[in-house]
Amino acid sequence: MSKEEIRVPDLGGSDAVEVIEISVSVGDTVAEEDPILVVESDKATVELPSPFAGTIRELKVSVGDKVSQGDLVGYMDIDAGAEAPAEAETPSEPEATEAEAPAKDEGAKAARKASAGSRTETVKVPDIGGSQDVPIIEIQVKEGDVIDVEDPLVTLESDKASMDVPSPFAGKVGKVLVKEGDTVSEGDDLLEMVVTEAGGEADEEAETETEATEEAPSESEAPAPEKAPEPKQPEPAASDEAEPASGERVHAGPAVRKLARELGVELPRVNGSGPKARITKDDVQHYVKQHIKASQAGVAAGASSGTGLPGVKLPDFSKFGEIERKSMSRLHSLTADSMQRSWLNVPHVTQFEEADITGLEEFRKAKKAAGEKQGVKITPLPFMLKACAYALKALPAFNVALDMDKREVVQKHYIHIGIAVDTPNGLVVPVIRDVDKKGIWDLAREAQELAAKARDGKLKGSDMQGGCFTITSLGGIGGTAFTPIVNTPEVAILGLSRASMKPVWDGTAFQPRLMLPLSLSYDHRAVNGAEAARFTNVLKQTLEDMRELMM
Ligand code: CAO
Repeated sequence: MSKEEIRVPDLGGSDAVEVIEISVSVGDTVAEEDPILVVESDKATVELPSPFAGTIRELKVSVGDKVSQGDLVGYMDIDAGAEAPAEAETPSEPEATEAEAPAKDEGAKAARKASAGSRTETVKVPDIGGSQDVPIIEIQVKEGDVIDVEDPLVTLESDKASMDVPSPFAGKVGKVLVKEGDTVSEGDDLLEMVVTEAGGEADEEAETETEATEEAPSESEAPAPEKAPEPKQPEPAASDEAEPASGERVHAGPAVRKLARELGVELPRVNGSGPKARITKDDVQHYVKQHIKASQAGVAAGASSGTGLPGVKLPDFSKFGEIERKSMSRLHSLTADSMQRSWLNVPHVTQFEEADITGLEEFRKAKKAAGEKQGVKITPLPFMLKACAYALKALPAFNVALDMDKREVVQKHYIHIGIAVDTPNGLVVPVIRDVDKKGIWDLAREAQELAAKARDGKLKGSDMQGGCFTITSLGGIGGTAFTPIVNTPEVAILGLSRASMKPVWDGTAFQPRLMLPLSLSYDHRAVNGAEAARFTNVLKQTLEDMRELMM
């Protein structure tokens, strides 16, 4: 094991480059070429790779420090046998020269085409440290843009560096000869520019869009700029909608940019947590996590654009007493999501009614023994199914789904009714098909079979699909009324509470009658209150006199 210095490699002549990210911590094991630091100059963001494999022992730089070639970055422990290079390697990509390239290359390599007050120059890729086939990740100008010297034209990005190619001229952008995704090397054509010869320092002349004036300088003049431009932060393309509204440049290292591109993240949308709002990998990952969470919550809530609802913060319950945590079953979790989806999406109203089922109960009880003989337990439920099918036929507005995206109402011409079944694992809703076409015995048998299958966990997915309407019966348990949640995309659900004997005024005296509480919740987008009252009226009449069904 030996202790080796890590020093800043050749930065292509750039001095005092700012450390914008430290990619390692003390104790980290790194491989040769793993990024140690990210530095950023005016025009380039560069990763400095580890000169050898080993463990970071000490770091001597902090984010925000300015470093130059040869500065001590820190120390590494390297295994005996692992060879330290004779000197810190120059990053293999164009970073070595990119920061200075435009300043030192004769006007960023331009080819002149014309004169007459203005001339057309072809801007070429400057010296990029010998790198070949570097991808263009962003084109920051478009034809017609009037730009200044040093304004960024395109952004190139390799594995280890990203750099802006600044304009060598002030003038108007002509034809852009490349597109994003193209790969370029030094000397390749980037774009044409109409450069206005202003004579001297009158730079604003470049903004005049005159393309031919009498006072054009001779062709033999060197292209602008005559003096090295002051380094400045490149501005984003003004019209680029993806840029942040503030117009600020996005600060991010190449690895972060690469990660963002791979994940489809637009960096201007990410809040940078580093100095000068620098975006780190953590920021990108955090952004993605937040989006996934939000979209899952949105899906769970059925809201296409997310609900934006604040979550419910839980206290530390163990402060108040003993607690135990258990994972939700899959069914519980799905039911919770679907309840929330419906509750958030559907404007619910519940219509209450009572039906006198004294006669129906007498009839049902009279049939009980016959049912037992054929192994069928006859409860009020099959009668409810039949009455609901009748009401759905009479009032088809309840047998619809709403397609809000297309602003269409889907009218169903079949009557399949779901029954909510309470099982040890949670609530499930198997569906009985064509209820209108089936008799009471068949409905009783089928409800019984489906409820048994549900409790045994043997329902298939198809058993629970295709419902038009749902009945949820708490009659066997108790209660006087409740407000069921519509089982979307259905538009109504009938809740049954426990029937009880009540004194009912018959015009001359109170009579003891068995009254069944009905709670009809409906989607007020699909049906209005008057229709709901008609629906419960139809149910009431049918349940009070089943001869209605024959009409
Ligand atoms: N009023 C009075 N008695 C009723 C009644 C009512 N509305 N509905 C049922 N009963 C009686 C039945 O007649 C039966 O009595 P007998 O044994 O004396 O005949 C008893 O209550 C039990 O009935 P049941 O519950 O076994 O049968 P069912 O056909 O009424 O219901 C089913 C079947 C599957 C709907 C029911 O078992 C069930 O799971 N209900 C819960 C549904 C639920 O949880 N809904 C809430 C959803 S929202 O959270």
